[in-house]
Amino acid sequence: MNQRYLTSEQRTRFVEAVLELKRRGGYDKYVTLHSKYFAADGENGLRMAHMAPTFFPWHRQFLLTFERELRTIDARVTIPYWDWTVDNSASSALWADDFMGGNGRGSDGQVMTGPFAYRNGYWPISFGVTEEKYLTRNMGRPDRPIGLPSQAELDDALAMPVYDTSPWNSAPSTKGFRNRIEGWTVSESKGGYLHNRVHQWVGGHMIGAASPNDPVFWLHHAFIDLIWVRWQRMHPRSAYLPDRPLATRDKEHGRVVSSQEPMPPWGVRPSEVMDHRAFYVYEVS
Ligand code: CU1
Ligand code: CU1
Repeated sequence: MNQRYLTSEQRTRFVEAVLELKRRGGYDKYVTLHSKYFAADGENGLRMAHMAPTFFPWHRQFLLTFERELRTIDARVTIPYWDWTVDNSASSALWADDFMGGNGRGSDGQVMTGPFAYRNGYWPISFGVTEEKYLTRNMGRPDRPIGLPSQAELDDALAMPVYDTSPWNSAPSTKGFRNRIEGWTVSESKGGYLHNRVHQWVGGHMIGAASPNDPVFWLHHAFIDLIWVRWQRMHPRSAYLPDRPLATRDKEHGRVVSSQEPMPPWGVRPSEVMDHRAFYVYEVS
């Protein structure tokens, strides 16, 4: 459900479940798992979480696994989503002290408020790209300012009828919906497109392979998941692509998963998570 409609009790329950998972030592495996599947175009082997058609189904399964574990702690908890076209500033209630906490401070980017501020003692970073033990943010990237994506930009992307196209990666020429949402079709200096720009806008730990260190990762990706649902409703005749394994002569052979091939580490096929209604509903969508 949209985080802006959570009651204060629901906000607290979500935060408490996340903190309890961290306390039990169960949280950081999601950070390392995400890092492990962060392979990019320039590297070898399967591309799973990013720069690939599995961007949507892989993250769906990732969120589902995380949510199921949270629910073993508190069965009333689900991952809320952050509609950044509406809650698009650092003063949104999303960043309040009882929820995600605020921006990083100017000197070192350290988040100083809320449950995930290092100084409050519950949220040490144990696996990061950098050495800091504290969560960092740098909202809006003041040195080269960027804004969160607008509703119009999102609508443009949702109007694209084709799920993904060859070469199935981050090439800027692609016409597919997946790449447009993921955001490689605009240069990083501009913050990238929708999904990537949100990571860049939050800044700090949200940039890069260890981004689940910032719990707002889950709320961002829950909205990405809902965007996929909306797109499916708008284009009922468009399916996940590629729908069959790529030919051996294809340059992307062995790097991209088609709808019937298993996605590591779970072995779940994109086709099996295509319809979210098997797993959950969106209360306001
Ligand atoms: Cu990701
Ligand atoms: Cu992401």
